[in-house]
Amino acid sequence: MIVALAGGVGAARFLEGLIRVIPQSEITVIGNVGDDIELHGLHISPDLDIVVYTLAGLVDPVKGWGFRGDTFQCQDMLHNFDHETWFNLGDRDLATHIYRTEQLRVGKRLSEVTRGVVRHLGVRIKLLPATDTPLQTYVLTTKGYMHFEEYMVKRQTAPKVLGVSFRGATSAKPTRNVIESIEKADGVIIAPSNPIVSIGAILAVPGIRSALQRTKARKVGVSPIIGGKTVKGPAAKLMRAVGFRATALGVAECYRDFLDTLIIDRVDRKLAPEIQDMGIRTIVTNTLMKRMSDKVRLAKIAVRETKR
Ligand code: FO1
Repeated sequence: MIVALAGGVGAARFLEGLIRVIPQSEITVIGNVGDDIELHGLHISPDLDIVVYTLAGLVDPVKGWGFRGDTFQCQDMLHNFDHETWFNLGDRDLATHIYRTEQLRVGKRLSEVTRGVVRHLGVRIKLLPATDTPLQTYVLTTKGYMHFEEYMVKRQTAPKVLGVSFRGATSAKPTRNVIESIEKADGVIIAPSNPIVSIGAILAVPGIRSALQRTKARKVGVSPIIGGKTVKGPAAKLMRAVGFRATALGVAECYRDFLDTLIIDRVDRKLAPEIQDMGIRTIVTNTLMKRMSDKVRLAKIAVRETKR
């Protein structure tokens, strides 16, 4: 079994490659729930949905989230009712959130509901939310604390960031099977996701980081930072804000207590010796995932590294 820790769009694109390298039944994904947010009375799990929609072949390929070809008529009506509509929820996407919210309301755990979403959309990987207990990522800015999605989508990452915190983390419990799957994994892959808010929110769940340190599986990361920038999202900005270098070196620093191999981009090859000095084997290759062949090639390298 390969276990992958995953955030949103970058991770989902990598996983599209991974399912073409190993069977879906041999993949367990531990997903980020720190971006979960309640809007219009509905429980939205953006990162879990991005992974499922992408692997189902249904995601909007340009945005990387939501359904391809979705319409926004409900959103337009909500706007008429003076509802806040800064988070764009498509009509078909809303069906997922209605299903999830209803199931949670009758007492099901998020992991059970997620299993339903995965199955109904024809995906066969195991997707485990890092925790079933509430955990939300908040960003401390010069304008005060705000939910990560408010910082990213509503405010377009404009406010200056002073720190990041994970509300609910100290009392959060890892979802059943999360620790066991890491302990028994044949390999663990840290997908190219934001190390501070996406992977950071997974690692903030008590027990997950120590399971990664303890497991005999080889742990392979893919740097989401290429040439000091992220392909998508505010990872570089947030890394700097919390005191890391916004480079592949900074990514290595985030994971140095458990990582065996870090895959970095060719443009960052000069950083390889310093990462190796941290005791992390470094693979230099093209990490930009434009075509399916790029995703498959990157996934093959990551899987090969877990078997070393
Ligand atoms: N990202 C945006 O930039 N704008 C949006 O309006 C937006 C809506 C949205 C709805 C459902 C969903 O599953 C994801 C959505 N995202 C949107 C993506 C999301 O904000 C982030 O990319 C992730 O949370 C970070 O991984």
